[in-house]
Amino acid sequence: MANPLYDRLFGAHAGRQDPFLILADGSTISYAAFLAMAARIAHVLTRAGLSPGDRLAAQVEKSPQALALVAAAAQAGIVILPLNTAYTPGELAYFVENSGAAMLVCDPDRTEAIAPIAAQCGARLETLAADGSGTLTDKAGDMADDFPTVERATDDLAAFLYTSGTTGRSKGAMLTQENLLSNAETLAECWRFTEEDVLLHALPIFHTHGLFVATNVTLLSGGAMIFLPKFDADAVIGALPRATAMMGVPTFYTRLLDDPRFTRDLASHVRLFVSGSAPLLAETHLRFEERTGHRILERYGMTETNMNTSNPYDGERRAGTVGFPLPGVDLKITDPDTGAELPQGETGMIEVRGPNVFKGYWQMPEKTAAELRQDGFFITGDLGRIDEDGYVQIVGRQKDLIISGGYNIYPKEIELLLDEQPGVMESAVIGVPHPDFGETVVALVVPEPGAAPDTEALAAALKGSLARFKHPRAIRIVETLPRNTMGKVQKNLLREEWSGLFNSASAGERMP
Ligand code: MCA
Ligand code: AMP
Repeated sequence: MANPLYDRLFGAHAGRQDPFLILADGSTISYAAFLAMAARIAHVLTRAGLSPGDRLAAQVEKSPQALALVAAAAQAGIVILPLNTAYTPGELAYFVENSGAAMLVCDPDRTEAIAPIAAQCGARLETLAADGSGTLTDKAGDMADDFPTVERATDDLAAFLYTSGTTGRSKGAMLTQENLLSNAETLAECWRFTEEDVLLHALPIFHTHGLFVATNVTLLSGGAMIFLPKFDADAVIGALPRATAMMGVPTFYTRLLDDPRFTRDLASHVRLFVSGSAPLLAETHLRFEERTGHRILERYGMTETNMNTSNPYDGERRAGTVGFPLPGVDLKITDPDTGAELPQGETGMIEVRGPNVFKGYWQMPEKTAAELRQDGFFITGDLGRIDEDGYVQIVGRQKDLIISGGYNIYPKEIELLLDEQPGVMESAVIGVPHPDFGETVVALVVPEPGAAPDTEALAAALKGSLARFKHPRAIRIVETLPRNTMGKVQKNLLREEWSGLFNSASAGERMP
C-alpha cells in the first residue's frame, strides 16, 4: 500500500455517503465529505511548502476541521503534533521550537500572542477556530476535493506527542504509522468494533486517548462518532441513547454517576463503556454496574506505547485491574533497581514491548536509551503486579507524576517556578485525592528565613506560565519538608499528611 495509515484509516472509506461524524446539533458529515475536506487541507499544506516528514503543530479546538487536519497530514505524509489547547504561549513556544515545526495552526483569537513564536521558530502560521473558520479553511475552499496520497512506509513517523519528564523538560514521543495502526487494529478487534458502532466522543483530540484510541478505532472499523466539543454532562446524557460505545477518563464516569438522569435505561443502547488514562476506583466500577448493569472495561496505556493492556470483552472485567496484555504486547514486571524479571505476584516496574511501542524521544538519545531498552522493552515508570489469574494491577508510580482528570502534570515543572519566587526557599508539589479529578495539585512552600510569601501572589505568578489544569488547587506554607537520609523529599509522607484536604467536599463539587 502507498500510505498504510492514510489508506487504512481514511482512504478505505472513499465515496461513502453515510455519516462519519454526528455533531452536537444533530447534523452529520459523511465519510466522503470528510475526506474531501481533508484533501483540500492537504493541498494547503503542500502549497505552503510542507514536505513529507515535516512537523505540523496544531493547537486548535476540537472540530471536524481539526480532525480533517489530522487526516490531511496523514495523506500528505506530514507528522502531526497536536497540542493541548490549555497550554500558554510560553509552553507552546517550547514545543514548536523543539520539534522544528514547519507550520503552526492556532485559534484566530490567539494569533497576536502566537505569531511572534511562529516567526521566531521559522514556522508558517495558519488559523482554525472552533467553528471551522480561519485562514486554513479559507485557503482550503479554493482547492481540489482530491489529493494524491503521498507514499509512506509503516516505519515512517506519523505523530509527535510531547510528554513531560521528571526534570520538567518535555520530550517529543515519536510515533510511527505502525505504532498507531497496529494498536488500533488490536483494539478494534478486542473490543469488537464494527461499522454498526456509534462512538460517543467527548474526549479532547490532542491526546492519545481521544485521537489514537477513540478516533482510530472508529475509523478502522468504519463506524460513526457522535463528536462533541468536550465533555458536558447535558450533551453526553442527550447523546447516549444513540451511542453504542463510549470512551472516557474516570472523571467522565464519576460525573455521570453524580447525575440522577444517568440511569440504566439511558445507558441501555450502549454495548461498551471504556475507561483509561487514570485509575478507575473499584468503587466507581461497582457503582456504575449497580446503576447501569454495565461493567466498565478498564485498559492501560501511555503516550509512548499507545494501549498495553485491557480487561476482556468477554470474561470477567475485574475492578481495580487493567486486565491482560493485549495481543502482540509483551509485559513483564521487573526489579526497578536491577531490571531483573520478578515472579508473578510480586510488585515492580511494568515494562512493555510490542509494535505499539514508540521509536524514541525526538533528538534526545540519552533519554531514549534510559527508558527504552536495547531489547525493545519500554520502562513505563508505573509500578504493578500480575495477579494469580494474569490480570495486571497498577499499584503506584515510580515517576513523580500527578494525573488530574486524565491530564498529566509533572510536579518538577511547578516546583521550579515556585522556587524562583521571592521569599521561597523550596517547594514540593504533590497530588492528593480529589472527588472530581481523581487527583489534584497541592503545593507546599517553605519560606526563606524571615520571609512570608503570599500564597495569592504565588498563585498569580504561576498563572501566566502554566496551563490552568497544572495550577495548584491549594498552596500551603510549611516550615520544612520531610527528607530521608539521602536528603530526598519524602513525598509519600506529604501525600499522606495532606490527603484529606479535598475529601470534605461533596462528590462532584467543583473546587476552585
Ligand atoms: C479542566 N480543568 C482542569 C482539568 N480540566 N483542572 C485540572 N485537571 C483537569 N483535567 C480546569 C478548567 O480549566 C477550569 O478552570 C477548572 O479546571 C474546572 O473546569 P471544569 O469545567 O470542571 O472542567 P472541564 O472543562 O469539564 O474538563 C474536565 C474534563 C477534562 C472533562 C475531565 O479535563 C477532560 O476532558 N479530560 C480528559 C483528558 C484526556 O483526554 N486525557 C487522556 C490523555 P477555570 O475554572 O479556571 O476555568 S492520554 C493518556 O493519558 C494515556 C495515553 C491513556 O492511557 O489514555
Ligand atoms: P501519558 O503518558 O500522559 O499518556 O500518561 C500515561 C500514564 O497514565 C501511565 O503511565 C499511567 O501512569 C496512567 N494510566 C493510564 N491508564 C491508566 C489506568 N487505567 N490506570 C491507572 N493509570 C493509568
